[in-house]
Amino acid sequence: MKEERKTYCISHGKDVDGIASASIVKLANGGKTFLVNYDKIIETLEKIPDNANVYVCDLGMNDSISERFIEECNRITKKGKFTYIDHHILKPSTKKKILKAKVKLIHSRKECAGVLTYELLKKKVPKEAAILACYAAITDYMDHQQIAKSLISNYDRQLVLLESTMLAYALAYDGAKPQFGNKIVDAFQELSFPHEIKDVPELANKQAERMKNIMKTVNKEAKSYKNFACMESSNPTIGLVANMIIGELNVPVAFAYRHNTINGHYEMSFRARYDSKAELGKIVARITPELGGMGGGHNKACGARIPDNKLNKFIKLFSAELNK
Ligand SMILES: [Mn+2]
Repeated sequence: MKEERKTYCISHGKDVDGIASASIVKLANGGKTFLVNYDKIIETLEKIPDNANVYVCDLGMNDSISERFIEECNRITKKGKFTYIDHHILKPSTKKKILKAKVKLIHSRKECAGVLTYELLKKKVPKEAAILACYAAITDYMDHQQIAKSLISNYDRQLVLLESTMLAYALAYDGAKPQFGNKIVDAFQELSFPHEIKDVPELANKQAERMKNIMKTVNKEAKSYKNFACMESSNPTIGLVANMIIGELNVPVAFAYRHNTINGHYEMSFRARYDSKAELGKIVARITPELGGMGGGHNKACGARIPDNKLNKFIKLFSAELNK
């Protein structure tokens, strides 16, 4: 039976996982794609008509938006359909409310959003679309998970590593602008590989060059503390800077922060080495609210935002929590 409702997909626009999820939804249902960051979820949902087939992918829920998100779920499920696909931490109380709002919830911490989306929609997409889920898993560090591993094993491993990294680097170079992300989603409708998409190889190359330069500055500028190191960076992808601090300074945990002069905040990105036991998402979620900021995420990768006059206080609290 033909789907009568128009599909609207709101997905995370900052990374390959969100873009791959959106591409799979569009391959299955057509419709309109919105690539957003966390701050635009609600205003984008509000623009969607009642009688719509809505997908929200790779956008974790937090307390600052969950109530309004659930309101939108309730509005849309009265006449339309709402599918929420995610792999970030979901509070049991929020989960209950989402299910009560008649949302089709596909939530697992075990696989990335791209893999979850592919699993849900694989009967409706060409089998070549599985490679999009592989790109998502690799760039989200979820490629050792059960389904992801099996999907990746159907391809030449080096090809999927090359293509996914090229795409992640190209996105990283210009800070993942929605326009560029939409171009990728369109190219994936034709089942293009990242190396065939206009500007992708060139931007990836520039990012590689930038990474080489960051490695040099990290050694000079990062400050070491007990079991972690950190530094300020003007790079748009501070997550990659954090990764490099870990490697270059041989520390289990690192973070990088970028000054946002418009709102007077530091945007922060945290990473832990694969063998670290640190629960970064929990630590950051615990200490940022008392500094007038916010943050959270996964154990080994998370983000935060704090007022710029609270940096020293943050470092003190972070060190205390990490070394508890
Ligand atoms: Mn993800």
